[in-house]
Amino acid sequence: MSNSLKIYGVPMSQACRSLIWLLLNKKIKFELILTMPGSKQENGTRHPSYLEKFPNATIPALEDSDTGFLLSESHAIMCYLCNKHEWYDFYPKEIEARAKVDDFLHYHHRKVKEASLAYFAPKVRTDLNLPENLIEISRKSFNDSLNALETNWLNKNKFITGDNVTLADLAAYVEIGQLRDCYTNLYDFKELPNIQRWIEDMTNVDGHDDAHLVLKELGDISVSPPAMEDIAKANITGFKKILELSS
Ligand SMILES: N[C@@H](CCC(=O)N[C@@H](CS)C(=O)NCC(=O)O)C(=O)O
Repeated sequence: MSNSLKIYGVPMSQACRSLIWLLLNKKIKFELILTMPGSKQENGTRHPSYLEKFPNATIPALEDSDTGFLLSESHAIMCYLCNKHEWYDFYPKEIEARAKVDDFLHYHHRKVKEASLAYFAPKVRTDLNLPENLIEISRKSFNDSLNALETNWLNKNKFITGDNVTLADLAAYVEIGQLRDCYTNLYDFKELPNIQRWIEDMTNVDGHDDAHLVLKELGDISVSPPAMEDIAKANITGFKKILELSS
């Protein structure tokens, strides 16, 4: 049976993982439609039929097949779903608390998100041929954000904006957590005790293990980039688990 909530993406994508984690946490039914970033094939983000719906050409994207509503950008999608379903634990109703979550979500894009360009993509998206100077700039931005988290946000609070997990934590964790030694092993967090504590706390947030199965399957890629078939295999394993839980 098909669900009216369709999510386009792959489990390997950071932005997809945060959204999938939210949906698994809330135990909501959805249909994950495997969509390959950068591909012009029929199941790709550059195929004309995808671009017609989602001109940004990115995953994740949402389609509500009952209403025809279309939306891209992981943060916009997560905020929309929280508003729609009144998930005020992840996206507080109180306007100042909500504004703090928004603050971090906007900050995220050129900072924490750079973890992917700095560390993950050079190993997993070799098709992008990222120039070395771009990787260096991304590393600096990401390290600045870790410093802000360590000395401020997570020094003052248990989670990023307060005592409870919010969308800010999901968005940040999918970037930071992917680098852990139990996954890709691409970053050493030993000098960052607040971030380490937060990583442990985030591991206990319901849905974490299932949303991250793809990375467990991929394993340590610190020594050499994974083969395309290993990336595909990990995505399929993660996808099957999500399918089982979401249908
Ligand atoms: N700001 C976007 C970023 C999403 C993003 O970067 N998605 C990547 C995959 S992880 C993508 O779709 N890339 C398209 C491409 O490589 O052409 C969001 O949060 O949704």
